[in-house]
Amino acid sequence: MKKPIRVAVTGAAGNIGYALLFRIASGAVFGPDQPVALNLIEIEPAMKALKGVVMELDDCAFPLLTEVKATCDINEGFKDINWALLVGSVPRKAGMERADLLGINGKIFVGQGEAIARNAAEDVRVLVVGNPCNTNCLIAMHAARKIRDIPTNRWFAMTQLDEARAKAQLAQKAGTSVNKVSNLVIWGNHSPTMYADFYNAKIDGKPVTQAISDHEWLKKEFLPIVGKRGAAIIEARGLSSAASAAHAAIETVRKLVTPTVKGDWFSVGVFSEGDYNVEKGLIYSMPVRTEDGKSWSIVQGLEVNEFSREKLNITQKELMDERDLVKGML
Ligand code: NAX
Repeated sequence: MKKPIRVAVTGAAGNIGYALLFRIASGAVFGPDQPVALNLIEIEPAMKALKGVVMELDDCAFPLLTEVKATCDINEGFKDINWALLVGSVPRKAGMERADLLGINGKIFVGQGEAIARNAAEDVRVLVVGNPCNTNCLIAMHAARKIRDIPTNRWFAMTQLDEARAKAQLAQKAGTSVNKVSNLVIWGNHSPTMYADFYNAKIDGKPVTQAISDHEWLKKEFLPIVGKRGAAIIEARGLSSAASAAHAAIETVRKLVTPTVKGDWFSVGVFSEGDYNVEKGLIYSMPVRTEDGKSWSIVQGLEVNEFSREKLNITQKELMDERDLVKGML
């Protein structure tokens, strides 16, 4: 039997956690012959609910699930883990400014970054889902670095949900199925400023701008629909996206550990080294590929026209502003 991959999930008793854990345990991320162990992390008040989740995991009798730990001690929670999925964070409440939210969550991600550095396995990789996920990831990465050198290429922020939302909208507009849509990059921040790059995307191997002749729709309607999709779901469901967000987290990790289809790429927030003239040192969503499911690289040479450049700059500016707001924590 293979050695289990140990995965920590924070916010494990929350909405996304509930939609996520069962699928990790069933093999949806690491494959049908890879055992997994789960370290579930919550805050004290949610431990009772987490106990219920653990009971349900037991009751699934997943053959691949070798162990479940539930804890509110982050050092114990991040012990020996190979993957950390940082989902838990404090939601924005009425009257709360962006700076307040960054301040509250920033402190959580400092503590978690440090605890990961102290306790995680040598090969640990971290995906931040909790918002604002790009900047939370930056904070955790910096905090960890003060303790141990976990390379910058092991830190990720989730923009797979934006990618999936964009692909679904393009497929619907073109009257085709979503599996025909490829090469979609989400650039920048996971926020309404993200840029779903329809110029480089393809439908059935053809540029989207050929497959969809209504360019005004692409420029003026498609982008806001994708950018505000989270709010539209809250409006319709009365709750924020959970199943689709959990699926996006699964897809992000799966895509990082599985060789990417030839000619395609996927989007994930990564540490910017200056590719595509993006400010160095931000966690910025880029087009990424992996050949072996271990190391990854940024896809080079995509055309960034004037329209796209303006969009890349807008989302970059927002990330630079967020970084300024938390500079005391970096
Ligand atoms: P919930 O409020 O349902 O669950 C969050 C859970 O986190 C709660 O159980 C809470 O007790 C726990 N928590 C809070 N602070 C914690 C800490 N310090 N350590 C461990 N656990 C802690 O939210 P949910 O709907 O599950 O969303 C979780 C996060 O995902 C939110 O920040 C949300 O904004 C973010 N999202 C990110 C998305 C993305 O694409 N990157 C999309 C979906 C989602 O909006």
